[in-house]
Amino acid sequence: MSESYTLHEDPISANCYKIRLTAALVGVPLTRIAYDIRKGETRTPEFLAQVNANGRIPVLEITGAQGTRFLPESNAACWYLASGTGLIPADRFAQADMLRWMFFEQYNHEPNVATLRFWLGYIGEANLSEAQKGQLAAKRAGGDAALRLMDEHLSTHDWFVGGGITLADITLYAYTHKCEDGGFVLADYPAVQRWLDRVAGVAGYAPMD
Ligand SMILES: N[C@@H](CCC(=O)N[C@@H](CS)C(=O)NCC(=O)O)C(=O)O
Repeated sequence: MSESYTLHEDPISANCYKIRLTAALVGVPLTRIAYDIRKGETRTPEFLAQVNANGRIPVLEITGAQGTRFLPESNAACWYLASGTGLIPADRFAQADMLRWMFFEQYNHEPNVATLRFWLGYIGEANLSEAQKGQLAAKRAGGDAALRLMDEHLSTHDWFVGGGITLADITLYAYTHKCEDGGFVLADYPAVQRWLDRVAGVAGYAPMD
């Protein structure tokens, strides 16, 4: 039995876009169910009980021979969809190196670059709590450090791992290509800019809506 996939998402979230881009590149159709995170729609008792006890999107719902299962965490969902395709290198070291960049994305990049985008681009600085305002400088420094590290790597490599696009590129692309929404300046990172164009030029690329 073949599988079908439903993405529980908020269209403004680039964590959700990572999964849509992966699905587009591997040619898998996705049904989409939208939630508004700004209205707390992922925190309802129903969502917590049925979709993700962690109260967050994205969640990939997979229906197949094993019944219906829910897979939270964007990078896990990308891995699931890309399993067995060229988006995951076969070589053991390259595969682990790809995971290295995906963990970097979740620990060093997303908590700074994505959070500033959400706070400044969607909530608005004037509406932030005092605790959030107190974190702005550290998040700016952390995001710039992550972008600088990427820029250094990409100044001598076309892709994060090996000779073509992998999940490392897709997962890092998602929030990087929207980083100016959070006040980061892409012109400061010329190798990153060239890589963004490279990703957008891959066959099957789907833009974020
Ligand atoms: N590590 C998770 C992060 C998920 C996450 O932070 N989701 C945000 C939107 S990007 C969310 O659902 N926020 C709503 C909330 O926390 O209530 C992933 O990569 O999927």
